[in-house]
Order: sequence, then structure tokens, then C-alpha cells
Amino acid sequence: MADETDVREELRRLEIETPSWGYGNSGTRFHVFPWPGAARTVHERVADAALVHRLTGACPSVALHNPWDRVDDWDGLRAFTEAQGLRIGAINPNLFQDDDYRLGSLCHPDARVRRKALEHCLECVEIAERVSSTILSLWVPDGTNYPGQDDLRDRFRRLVAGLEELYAALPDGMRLLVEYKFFEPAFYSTDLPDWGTAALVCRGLGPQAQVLVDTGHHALGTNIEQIVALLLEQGSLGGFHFNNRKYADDDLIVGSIDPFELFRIMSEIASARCDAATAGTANGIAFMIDQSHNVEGKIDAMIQSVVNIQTAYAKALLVDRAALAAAQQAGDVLGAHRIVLDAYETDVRPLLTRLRSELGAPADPVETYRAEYAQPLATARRPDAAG
Ligand code: RM4
Ligand code: MN
Ligand code: MN
Repeated sequence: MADETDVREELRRLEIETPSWGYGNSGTRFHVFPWPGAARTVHERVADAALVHRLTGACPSVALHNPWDRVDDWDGLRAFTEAQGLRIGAINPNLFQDDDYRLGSLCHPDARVRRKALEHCLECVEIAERVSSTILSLWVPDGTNYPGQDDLRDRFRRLVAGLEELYAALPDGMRLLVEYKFFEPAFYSTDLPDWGTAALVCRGLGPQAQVLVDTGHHALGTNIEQIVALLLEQGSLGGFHFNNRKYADDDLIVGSIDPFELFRIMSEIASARCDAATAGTANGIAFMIDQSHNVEGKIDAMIQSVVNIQTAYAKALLVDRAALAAAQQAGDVLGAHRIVLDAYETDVRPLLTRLRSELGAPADPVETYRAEYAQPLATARRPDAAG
């Protein structure tokens, strides 16, 4: 087993970005249930992200979404964010909520709509520069619903042409993270359906483009950790949108349905960090949460997700890599498997409690939130409360 002090040192470096959109009320197409105290404005969303950082010591940045978080005064929002002890992380364009996008955005058959989508992305690059963000996180929701609806190769060409123009506008040091998703909102074909297509596109664009793995965007049974391993090997893994699911893009809290899968993913990252060939890519991974909380408390859910990521990573770091390599080399199938399971079955809660005290965070951030913050927030943000 790896040394606990080394594990804690590594965990202290793990930064998890939380999304502004996880703090407001959200729902399904059936209903949005309001949550008492849920953030109502971008400033409240940023304040909640700052609270999660104070309670965990591990979430120093917040991802913003344009236009959901749009403000006239980006400098002011940046100053507000920094005054809260936070920085602005990835900027997320929105290519799915405009009537013009019925047939797509960057892949739309009409050049006018493609141009509009591209201009929106270019504006997001400017916003990112303005707030000193180094990541543009792009999900292209385009696709078709019926065979024959559009020409699949043409759509791909339009996609690449648009992304090339976007890539050319990236300043030095800014990365374009390309997210894929196999279906929804389109139900027949999706223009960026999988990691292979995303990697192909990124490779064509250049080193500032990398793949973003949203854990909820795969067919059931997909071996996500193998995708992670291969993207690391290729230098193409740029970041994650962590969440969990049982069926499709459920956006449940990280590690709630399949904590072992989360461990396996984090284990590939821990392993790649020990390998000189992949350490650079692994160290550059942007760990972001992308969740939508429908029936649960927002801040509560976010903290639990952060804790679950830390738990999985702690266990991944405990894997005895030298013993594992020896067992693999010897062809000891189940011996190797037992080494991995041994780490997974370790109770890392005491380790994480020590980590939190080193980070200046409460021993149980969920309990502290529930006891000290939930009610005052609900009172302050009652619809009839002043200001
Ligand atoms: C998508 C994808 C994007 C997110 C939108 C709201 O499924 O995960 O990252 O911004 O949902
Ligand atoms: Mn996502
Ligand atoms: Mn999603």
C-alpha cells in the first residue's frame, strides 16, 4: 500500500471545479421543484460555489455558463468571484437554447445559423480572456432525428470548419475542451457522438484542443476507464464532467450509483501520473462536476459529490502500483485483481478527515453545511425576503 502521507499530499493538490448551474433550481421536462435557499442569481451561484470551497477546501473555481450566467459587467463578476476566494473556471457556451438551432448549431445546414453559433463561441473566448479563464468547454448538441434528415459527412465537414475557426481564435494558454455525447437531444445521429470522434477532431485542430469526458455520456456498459486510459496515452484527455447515472444522462451526484466505476476511472489517472509518458497530460486534467439536482438540496449534493471524488481518488492512490506491475508481469490474474480490490476496500474516511483538517475544512462538511448554513440560506432567500 502507498504511504498515507503521500496520498494526502497528492489529495491536497486535487482541485475540483463546481458548476454554477448546479446551485440553482433545475428539473426534468415534467417539473422543476423549487428548493428552499437555492441560488437565484449568478452572484448567489458563485457565493454557493465559494461556500462549497470553504467547506471542502478543494473547489477553488466555478464553471460559468453563457448565457445562464451572463452579466453586462464581466470585470465586476470576476472581482466579486475573487472577493469570495474563488476564481472563474471553464466558460461553457450554449448551442442548444435558441429557436435557430432546431437543425443544429455548428453543423446546421444553413450557413447563417452556423455563423451565429460560431460567433457565440467566439464571444465566449473573449469572455474567458476577460475573466482570466483558460478553458472553453464546448458541448455541441447537434445531430439528426431521422435517417436521411441530413448528410452525415457534410455535417462533419461543417463541424470541423467551425471548430477550426474557433481554434484559431484561442489565445495562447487557453484550451478548447470538446465534449461528446452519444444521444440526446438528437435521437438518431449525433455529430460528436463518442470519444473517438472527439479525439479525431481534437487531433486535427492541434494541441490546445483536448477531449472532455462527461461520465454520463456513454452507452450502458461502456468501459469508461479504458477510454480514460487511452486518451491519457494519446495526450488527449483534457478534463471531466463528473456525475453519475443509472440509465442515461441522469446527472446524479458523482459516485452515487457506481462508486466502483468512479474508483476505476480515478485509478487510471493515478496510474498515469506515475508514468513519465503520461504524467504531463494527467496533471493537466480539469476535474469538473456537471450535475443537475432535481429533488435534492444543491449545495448538499455538491459537497457529497466532491467527497465522493476525493474518496475514490484516495483509494486509487492507495493501489500498490509496484506490486500490481509485478503481478501483471507474472500473469497472476487474480493476484493483480486482489491488489486493486484491496485498495478499493480500504476505509479512507479517517485519512480524509485528516486531509480536511490540513485544508482548514470541517471534518464533516455535509454535517456542517446542514447544521450551520442550510436554514439561514433558506431564510435569506425566501421569495418574500428583502434584498
Ligand atoms: C449536456 C452536457 C453539457 C451541459 C448540458 C447542460 O448534456 O453535459 O456539458 O452543459 O448538458
Ligand atoms: Mn457535461
Ligand atoms: Mn450531460
